[in-house]
Amino acid sequence: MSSKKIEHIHAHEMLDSRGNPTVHVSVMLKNGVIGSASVPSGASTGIHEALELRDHDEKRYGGKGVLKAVDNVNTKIFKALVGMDVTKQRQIDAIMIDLDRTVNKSRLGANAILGVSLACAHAGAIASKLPLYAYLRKTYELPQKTYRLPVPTMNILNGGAHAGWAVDFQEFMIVPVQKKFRDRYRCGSEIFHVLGKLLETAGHSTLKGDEGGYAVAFKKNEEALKMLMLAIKKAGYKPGKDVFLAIDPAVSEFYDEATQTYLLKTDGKTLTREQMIEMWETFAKTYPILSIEDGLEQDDWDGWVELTKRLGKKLTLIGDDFFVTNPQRLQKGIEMKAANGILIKLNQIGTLSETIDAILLAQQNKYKVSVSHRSGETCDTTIADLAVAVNADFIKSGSLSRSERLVKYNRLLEIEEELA
Ligand code: 2PG
Ligand code: MG
Repeated sequence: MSSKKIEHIHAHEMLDSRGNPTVHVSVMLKNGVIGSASVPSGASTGIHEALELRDHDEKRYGGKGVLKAVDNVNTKIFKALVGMDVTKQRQIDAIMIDLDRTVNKSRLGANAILGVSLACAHAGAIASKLPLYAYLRKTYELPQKTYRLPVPTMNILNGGAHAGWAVDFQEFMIVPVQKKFRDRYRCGSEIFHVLGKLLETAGHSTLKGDEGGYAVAFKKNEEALKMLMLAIKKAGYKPGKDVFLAIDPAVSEFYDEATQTYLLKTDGKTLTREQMIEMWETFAKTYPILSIEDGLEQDDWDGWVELTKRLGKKLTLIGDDFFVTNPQRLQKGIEMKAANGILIKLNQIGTLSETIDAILLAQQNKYKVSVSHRSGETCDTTIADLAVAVNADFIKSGSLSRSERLVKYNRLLEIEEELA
């Protein structure tokens, strides 16, 4: 066991898929094993997320440097964890939470803490000679006995903060539901390429947004859904059978607190909560939509209860900014019957252990689980293994282009082969 002791931890600053600094951490064990991880970063971040510590030194990276977070790993966190058995993941995370002593991890930075948490898990898996998904299942004594690969929700039309506000809604996703993951992947890719040709023919731009989907300035938000339907059919698949749709409009980004309305610039409309719910009802009747994420504002608890009453039987209503992977917010949602699904983003909460707790709580209460990337990503593939470890219902890793997106889907291909 002593060979699995943490001997050294080293963090450095690297750049993410948007060219912004982020934290990379390596954990070295006494037996020579090294586990590494890097931390993603959101653009449409929820106000209740754990804090991403940035330097705010305008002379470096426009203030976005993460040298303070890096230094926290290399000094304070390293001192607190050196000599520990790396497989004691819950203990490791608890020590960092304790060292930070804030509700939102603002002292050390959630980016610092998460980098170490994930690098420890990778080192633990290698030292235990297990693939990460199997190691996570063992370490957290997860109840699942068999493995089931997640259904991908692929964001092939980007809008909102990820695409220069080409349209209001942030993500228009296709959800291929074939039996094998590799067939879902192929289906997604074929539709993505057909969509590109359709857009070109219609005279639209085929430039891409942050998550590798096309960023098209449609005249109405709904046109994006129509385009997806067309692309699915043209690629030879049946909407509502082989492939479904999912949307993440990320509405907190265009919610106006003062008037309590939603400003849909693309549609030239200002909608109340009730009108938003009606719009989702109409969409759900018209299109084969499987899930809507953040369909209402992040603190509108009563609205979410009403939305769930009206659409919860038909669709998965996923809380992203609404739950921020936080077991306490999720618990409140469960008690109020608000939403019936949760988006899981490790860096919203800041440790692997708290993330697992959020997932377990969701599963115990029959909330669907979607494990997600961030819009600013790296080539870290932890979320693929996490999704498999917990038998997540969905994984969200962007479009069918850009390596930092595909590397997660490619990892799932590899896992599927391994499990066959
Ligand atoms: C979201 C995410 C990921 P961001 O809203 O679900 O797609 O975006 O990382 O910018 O919060
Ligand atoms: Mg979201």
